[in-house]
Amino acid sequence: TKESGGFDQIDQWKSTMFLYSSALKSINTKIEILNNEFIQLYNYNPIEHITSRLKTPESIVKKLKNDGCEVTIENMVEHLNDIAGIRIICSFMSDIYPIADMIARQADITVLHVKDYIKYPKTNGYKSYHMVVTIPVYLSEGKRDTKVEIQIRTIAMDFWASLEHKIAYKFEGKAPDYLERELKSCADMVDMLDMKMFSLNQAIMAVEEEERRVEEEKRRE
Ligand code: 0O2
Repeated sequence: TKESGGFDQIDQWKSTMFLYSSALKSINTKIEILNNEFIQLYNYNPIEHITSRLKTPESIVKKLKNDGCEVTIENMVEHLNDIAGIRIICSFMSDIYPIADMIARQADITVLHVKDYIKYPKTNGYKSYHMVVTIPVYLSEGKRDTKVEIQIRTIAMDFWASLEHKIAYKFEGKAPDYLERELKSCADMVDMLDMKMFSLNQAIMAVEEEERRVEEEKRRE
């Protein structure tokens, strides 16, 4: 009957979303472990913080319709890459690629594709490194490879992206010219800030390295 068809779909929706939320848990733990290992080995914390989210049903339907797809669970699994999304925020630009490499090297993670908006920023000024990966989720009846979109960017880039997202949402993607110009100029400032913070950090690290070298020499004498 039509009703039981509806229930089947609800079950299918629930088990699909369960897979995505399990994949998020699993990738969160993985990244946390890698970050902790880094702290232990090098006394350095490459990741400032991590956030994750499941795309809302409204947003899933909107994206499918925009892409001209019929709204079905099969289409959503096949066409949407960011139902499960995780955002890794780091302090310095120099952390982005090592974090991305560290993730890509994990034996159980497969990188499906990458969009490098760090090397090739969007015309609006958006910068972020995106990877779509699959990670296995182990269920009682076997393993299910599940897609997760990972975004990696600095605190400054994230600050910019949140405001831009808010403005784009508010004006449904058609913000007045003056706001777009202002945003672009903020993106240039973000670039400059990231570069300055990076070189300041390099200077601090050089001093620390020198202190370590002197200590080591003293110990040898
Ligand atoms: P929301 O509300 O964050 O979920 P693809 O995934 O390759 O099929 P898509 O979706 O265009 O195609 O991929 P892309 O370019 O990697 O963008 C995915 C996500 O990146 C977006 O998800 C945003 O979160 C973020 N993003 C991309 N471009 C911009 C931008 O110009 N400004 C901001 N603030 N964020 C951006 P959603 O579903 O669009 O939005």
